Amino acid sequence: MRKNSKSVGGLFYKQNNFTHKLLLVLLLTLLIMPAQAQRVVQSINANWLFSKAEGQEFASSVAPASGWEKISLPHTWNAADVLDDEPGYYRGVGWYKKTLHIPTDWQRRRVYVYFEGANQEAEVFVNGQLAGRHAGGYTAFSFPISQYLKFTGTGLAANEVLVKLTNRHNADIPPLSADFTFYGGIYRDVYLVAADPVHFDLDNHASNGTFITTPAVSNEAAEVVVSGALTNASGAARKVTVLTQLLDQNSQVVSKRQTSLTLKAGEKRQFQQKLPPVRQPQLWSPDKPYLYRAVSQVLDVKKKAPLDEVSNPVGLRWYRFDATEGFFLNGKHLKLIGTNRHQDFPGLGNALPDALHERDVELIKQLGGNFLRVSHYPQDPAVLQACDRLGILASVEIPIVNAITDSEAFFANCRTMQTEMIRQGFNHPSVIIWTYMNEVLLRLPEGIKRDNEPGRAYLTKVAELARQLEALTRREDPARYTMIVNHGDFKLYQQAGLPAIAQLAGWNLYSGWYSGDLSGFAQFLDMHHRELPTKPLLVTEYGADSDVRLHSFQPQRFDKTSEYANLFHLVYLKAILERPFVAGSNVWNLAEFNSETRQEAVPHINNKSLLTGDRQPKDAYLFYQAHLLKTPFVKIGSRGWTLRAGTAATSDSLYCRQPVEVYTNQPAVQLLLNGRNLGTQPTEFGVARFQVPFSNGVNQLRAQVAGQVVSDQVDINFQLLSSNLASAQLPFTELNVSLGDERTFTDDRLHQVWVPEQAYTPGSWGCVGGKIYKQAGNRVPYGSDRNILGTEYDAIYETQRLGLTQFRADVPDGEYEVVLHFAELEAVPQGEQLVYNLAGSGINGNASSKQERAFSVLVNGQEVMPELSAKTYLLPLQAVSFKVAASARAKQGIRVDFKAQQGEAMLNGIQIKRLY
Ligand code: GCB
Ligand code: CA
Repeated sequence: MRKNSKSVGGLFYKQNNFTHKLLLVLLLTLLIMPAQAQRVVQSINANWLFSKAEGQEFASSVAPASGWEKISLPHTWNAADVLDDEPGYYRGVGWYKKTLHIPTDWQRRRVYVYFEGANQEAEVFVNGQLAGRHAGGYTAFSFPISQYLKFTGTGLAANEVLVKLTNRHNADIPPLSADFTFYGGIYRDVYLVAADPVHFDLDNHASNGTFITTPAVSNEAAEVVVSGALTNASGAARKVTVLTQLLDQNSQVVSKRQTSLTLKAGEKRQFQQKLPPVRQPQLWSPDKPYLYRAVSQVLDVKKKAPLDEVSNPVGLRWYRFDATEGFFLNGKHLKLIGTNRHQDFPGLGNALPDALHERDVELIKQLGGNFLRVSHYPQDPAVLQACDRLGILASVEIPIVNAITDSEAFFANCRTMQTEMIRQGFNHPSVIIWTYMNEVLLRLPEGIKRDNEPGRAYLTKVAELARQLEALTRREDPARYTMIVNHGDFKLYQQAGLPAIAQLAGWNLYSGWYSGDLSGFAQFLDMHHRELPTKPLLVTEYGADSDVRLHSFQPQRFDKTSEYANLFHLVYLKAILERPFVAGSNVWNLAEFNSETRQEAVPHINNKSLLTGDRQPKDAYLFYQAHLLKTPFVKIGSRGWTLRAGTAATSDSLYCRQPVEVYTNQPAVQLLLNGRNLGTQPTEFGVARFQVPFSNGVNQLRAQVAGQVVSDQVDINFQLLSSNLASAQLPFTELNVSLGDERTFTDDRLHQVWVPEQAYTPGSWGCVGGKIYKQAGNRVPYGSDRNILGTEYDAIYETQRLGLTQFRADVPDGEYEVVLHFAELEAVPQGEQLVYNLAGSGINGNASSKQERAFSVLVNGQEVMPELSAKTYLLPLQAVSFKVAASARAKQGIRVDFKAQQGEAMLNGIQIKRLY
């Protein structure tokens, strides 16, 4: 059952938007029916007890006697352990319990407990008796519990509900592996439902028992059909009427149908109501997401009283995909553009309040997007509700990711999930596609190769599962499209026959990221169109990592800078827009999300996204706004990069030129720096580019367009370094250098900027000797991509200079503090092969154990560290830093010497700060 089915007529009680919903309830109650509550639906999120039963087996467990803590739902037990330096997170049993206070007059009602989602295997007990089991962490489930309830005395009776849950790995339940975190817990809302014995079916895969279709819609007329089942759980035959009224936004009834039925005692009966056509319907579209609502009631014929009621949103639209021309909505061409979305949020894991789910859909709307791939699993009902309201078209999928298990149990769980997803999401007009596999051939099981016998058998099995799910989906919902989403191995998916099975082909393409170069993207699209000319195509994923702290003026593949990601999106969006046969595309991903097994610049986080974890825009978000928004738009890029540093152009100049991009849908942009006109630049594909001469301190940038319809302003704090460190015009204050690095790193929290290394030149600073470290066999252009332990500044420690003999800074005489940063990157244990390694080799691996090193460090000739080695402080992948005092005397500046005793010396970062 979806929340929107409960807000009319029934009593709706949910803490966060209580008054809003209540007003709606009251209003509608007055308008359409006598004031009488039939179905009661109330959330029961507060006052639960939780106990983690570490070490307990799911099969043989008994509820823990102790260790209960007070929590409220939504809840996950993995909010913290997915971020720490310990590999892995708790995947085992957890228990929840709560006392329910049940009104004694519910004795006459049919009571259900309803879970929007709990990851991933659940057993629910009521007063010690098993009420039901559910497998799968992303779909809703509900169980009848009347027969287990105790009704003692009058008023409220205490009853206990106990839930045993596990998020252990289970080879029979998808997902088996994936690039996201499988948080355990009851992480969505839980409800109690109490209905009259005569009610719309409550035993149909947690759907609301009614299904809306719109078999014929045009500008002139629309047909609406309501199908479903009615249950008579009472002991006597009942004569009832089903009345469905279609209401417009002014609550005017625009169509209605009444059906009379006689139900035997205990009978469940199907019904179907074809409503008289709606003339001149208001159509639903991204620009105008007009929603009608269909309110269906069961009325007792004798008493004329309503017994049960459900309400469903109705959007009147028609659509089609075409392999040559793309997508059409209501007869008009519409390029589908949007993002994917995961359901987590920093600090909360997957246990989000509805408002945060809704906010993400709003952020897609504000992007100018019209399309959401709800990946890789069905999400909170709030997501599709928001899509309906905001006019975002959606594809929803079950989490068959990377691989399948060849077992009947796995196949059955897939079928059940697909059925649950479809029946629970059926009445959302925003949904246009049901999807059921994501990159299912990414991880061929052990010993299986595409061209050996077991490999061929495995591909046959995968295709068999796809055919089962395809048939099921077409039977369940013939009006919507089906899709399988593949990774870029065209031949392999063709070999398995997958593109022929579903109606649409989704491709996740990362050319220029995991492998190949940026031009490979357009080549792939054209190849699909040539080889599969009748198969409509969507680019279901594309994106590049970007850590907003990292910037580069020479962006390179895999450097994780914003600038490389910007380039990536520019090339991809252009290719998408230029090709009418590309029906739609989804950026990977709307926001940064947790993937516990990931390492890289921000361990545990996948940051291929348009927004940061806390939903601040990256440049790429502004870039899409410039292309998609229809109202005048201008925004200065790098707006999160408001703390910059750089070296003055010459030893006597007082500025440093750096590029700034402005994103706009206007033809040209004028940029002003502290009120001074820097000129006007034409816009090329959404971007106007400037070279800005930044001076030390605050630089106010203002972008404006002709006619001043829009403008934008950003203050950038610039730390200008002189190339002559003894310069009186620019007195030296501090220097932070990331060795072995070509990027700058801005740390907003500490208000520090780290600049890339450079070679020493007299009067200035830099290193002497050595070379940039690059992890062997890895695609990173320099440095390592391993998780560095004991720091949040992984990017600084992941890069280093090897074999250097000296670092010098010709600072003026005075008292200084020097901090030296090290991490052993070479003599380290081999990293795991991670599942998202799309190129199939090298990531995090191959760091063979190198010969051990030992070296000493001297500052201004004084030995400060006699031996840095694995025996002292250099533990594998462990961040370690030393702060030492240093005086600069007799114009000698600061000299740090490295003396190798064994192997090569190295340095990852250095900070020099003038005290006085
Ligand atoms: C993919 C997967 C997605 C990953 C993404 C990535 O192709 O479908 O789950 O997160 O690539 O970032 O590697
Ligand atoms: Ca470094």
